Amino acid sequence: MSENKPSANEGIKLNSNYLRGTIAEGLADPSTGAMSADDQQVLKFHGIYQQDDRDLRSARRQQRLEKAYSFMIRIRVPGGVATPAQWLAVDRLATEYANGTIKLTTRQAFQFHGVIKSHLKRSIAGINQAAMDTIAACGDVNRNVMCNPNPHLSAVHAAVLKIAQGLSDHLTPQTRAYHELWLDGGKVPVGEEEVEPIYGKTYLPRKFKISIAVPPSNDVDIFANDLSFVAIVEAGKLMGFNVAVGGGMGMSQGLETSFPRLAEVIGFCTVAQTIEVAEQVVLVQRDYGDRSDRKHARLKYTIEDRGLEWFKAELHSHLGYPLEPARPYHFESNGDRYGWSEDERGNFHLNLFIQGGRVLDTPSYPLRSGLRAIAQIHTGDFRLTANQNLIIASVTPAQRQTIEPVLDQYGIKDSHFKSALRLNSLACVALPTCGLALAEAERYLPDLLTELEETMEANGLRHDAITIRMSGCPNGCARPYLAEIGFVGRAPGRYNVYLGGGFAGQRLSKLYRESVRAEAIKQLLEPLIAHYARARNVGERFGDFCIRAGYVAATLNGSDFHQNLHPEAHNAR
Ligand code: SRM
Ligand code: SF4
Repeated sequence: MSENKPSANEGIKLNSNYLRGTIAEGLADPSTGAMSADDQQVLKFHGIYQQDDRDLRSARRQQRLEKAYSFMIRIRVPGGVATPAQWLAVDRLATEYANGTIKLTTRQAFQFHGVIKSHLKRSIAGINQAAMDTIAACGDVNRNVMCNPNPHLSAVHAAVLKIAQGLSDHLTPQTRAYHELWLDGGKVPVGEEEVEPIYGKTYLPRKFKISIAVPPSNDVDIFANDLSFVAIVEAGKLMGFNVAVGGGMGMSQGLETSFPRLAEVIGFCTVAQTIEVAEQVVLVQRDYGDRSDRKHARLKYTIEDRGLEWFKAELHSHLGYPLEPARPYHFESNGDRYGWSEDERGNFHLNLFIQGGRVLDTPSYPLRSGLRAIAQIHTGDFRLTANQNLIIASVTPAQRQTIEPVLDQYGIKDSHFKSALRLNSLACVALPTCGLALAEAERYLPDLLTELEETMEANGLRHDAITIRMSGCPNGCARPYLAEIGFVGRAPGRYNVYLGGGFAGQRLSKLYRESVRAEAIKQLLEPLIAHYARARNVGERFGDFCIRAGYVAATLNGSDFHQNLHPEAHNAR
């Protein structure tokens, strides 16, 4: 652990009595819609963020009113699988307590926005009644465990999903605070000491993220996670996993010591070793992660500072055995495969594009009502993808006959979104709820895509998939540094433009132009897209082309991300 003074959050965790803080008192205080600053930090461990409607800030300031406080609630969905009953419960709670929308996140979770303080307890109780929870959806602990939702490789997928759920259970905090605060569970008897066997009283230095991929799909973006497992399947059998560590996207504006970093593969473990490996990786980070500087506290910095070889040696000594050498694997893409498909058992799965992951009704697209109608008759399950999309999964041939007319009735089809560019897009929430947003993302990307679709169409690229992602600030919640085209909010209406990410999420992008005005983006990208249409090699991806044509240099990893534009970038065009 660092010798420096621990950050304020360390004290808050230590003094929170295993994540209770003064939340109960804060909830009972009717004089404000907010919670105390310390409790806001503790609430995160319960999956709850205090926010305010930023669209209303200045009007309320003028009227001398308190900010329009409300809360975001994140529901954990390990592996992204929810039953129709759970979908219906989430849908109902969105109307009763939230802003009438359901957000599907980039980590296969549900989010509610706009829940006021007096509705928090009832919301969490409703979530609990649907056999879901929000504990550890946020906070300095292991977050929602992601897992490739592909239902086609049924046996392997079922096994991998079970492991994802097992990892999630194993790494869930043990404190009884959650039950006590939200579900009226009994208090810990006086004199009985609670224990957090894995985390201890101060939990982890920072958030921790795990994903599992089943190649050739890298839809969970393993390289953006602290710890990932890559399924190694031989002759249809799950042999075990390659283990990758040290990925992350977040960085801070202007702080060159912060950067996105790709996870690196360090070896192979058997299925039976998976949970032990995960726990020991968590323990190394718990004990060596930086607890003084939260901008430098993720596992990626522990590894960057001490070296990958040090990390491997430490992990092997914790485990008492070395990981086996990594096995070959290959990723083809990090996107979703849309439309109906059939699996080896003759069941059908429909992967739907959900723009910005936002499930809501508009006059021209009553998506939320349509999905509710489907959930009422569906007997399979729903799978949330890490690309903010939804799979209506395990539909029997007979059921397909009843579901298809419902889809038609509500106009739910991917051709509603006309281009491959849009189908490969991601935008984080940003304004108006995210307190950290510097620019729009979810509300703006659809319009920018409409402009860029004209350029794609004019160059005959309508059906060409290019990954394009927008985040409202450098934290990178839409994983923009792994996209072929990435936009990162700098200020209202201004974006840094990144190019050259790998189509399978295997390579970081590089800064191409800084602080570009939103209105100038189309003009900036037009010549590159035209050049790509004219000069690409057969099968060459846009991100690869941007590097070959000299628009940007390839980023190696980590701190190299901030190195300047390729010296020849200007001559190349
Ligand atoms: Fe994120 C903070 C939304 C996935 C990196 N993220 C936030 C907060 C909670 C803002 C805050 O701290 O006040 C955002 C809430 C906005 C809102 O109004 O809902 C927020 N993050 C999201 C979601 C909802 C984006 C989306 O549109 O889908 C995603 C929820 C995932 C989930 O279900 O758990 C989301 N966030 C990510 C990802 C992608 C991933 O995990 O694959 C990343 C990049 C990967 C990584 O962690 O490095 C990400 N979020 C961050 C960071 C930067 C962390 C860092 O290491 O520097 C922050 C800021 C922080 O933690 O201080 C952040
Ligand atoms: Fe908010 Fe920034 Fe994350 Fe977007 S990238 S949701 S603006 S923290």
